[in-house]
Amino acid sequence: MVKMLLLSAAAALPMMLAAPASAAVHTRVLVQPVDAVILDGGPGFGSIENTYNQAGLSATYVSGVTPTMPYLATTTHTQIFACCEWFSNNGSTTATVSYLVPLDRVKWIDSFHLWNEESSGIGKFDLWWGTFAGDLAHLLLAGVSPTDNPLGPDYLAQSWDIAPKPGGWYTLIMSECPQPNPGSFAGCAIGEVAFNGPVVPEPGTWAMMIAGFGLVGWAARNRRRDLAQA
Ligand SMILES: [Ca+2]
Ligand SMILES: [Ca+2]
Repeated sequence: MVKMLLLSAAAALPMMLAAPASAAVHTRVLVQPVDAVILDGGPGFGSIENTYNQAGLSATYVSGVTPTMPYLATTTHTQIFACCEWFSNNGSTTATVSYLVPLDRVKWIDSFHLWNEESSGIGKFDLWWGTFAGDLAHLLLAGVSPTDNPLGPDYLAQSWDIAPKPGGWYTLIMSECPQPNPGSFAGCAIGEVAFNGPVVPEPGTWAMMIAGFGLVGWAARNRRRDLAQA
């Protein structure tokens, strides 16, 4: 009877523990920048805060909490400029903005999301990581041409995987602005940016995982001993 209990405990524990543990380890969540500095093409028009404070998104998220999917697949950005977007100076074909991204509750940042403003947008961009605004310490993305979103419908985000990096300053160097469709204003424009990473398990989850592994090991040892005695 004791052996049966131990065997069933050994069999059930991994399943019981796998669900919360793997969900915590693998859940990917959105991370919102907390500051931005315009290094080129500014001051421009509108507020740079409106490119990272969720202004204009059809649904809000909680930084470090809201799972990336299905949020990204369904959340659009409004085409309205006044509330929600930023344009670089009139006549500029380039612009550079650094975003301060905290690690928040994620292990690292490993993807970048852009809602590319539909009328001027960004022709091409590079993304860099560094420890201060404008620090080009590591190149993460080079020569990316985001989608030229059409006028009319609100627009969705695009995502790019990047090498995992800690919190810090992520610098977006924009060029070849505006995009051609319709390209009515000579400048670069941003609807919204966001970042993404895997969640760090909570201390309670770690404790549960460690306790779980200990119990499984204890049950396995007892199982071996029982089998040896049988
Ligand atoms: Ca926005
Ligand atoms: Ca467009």
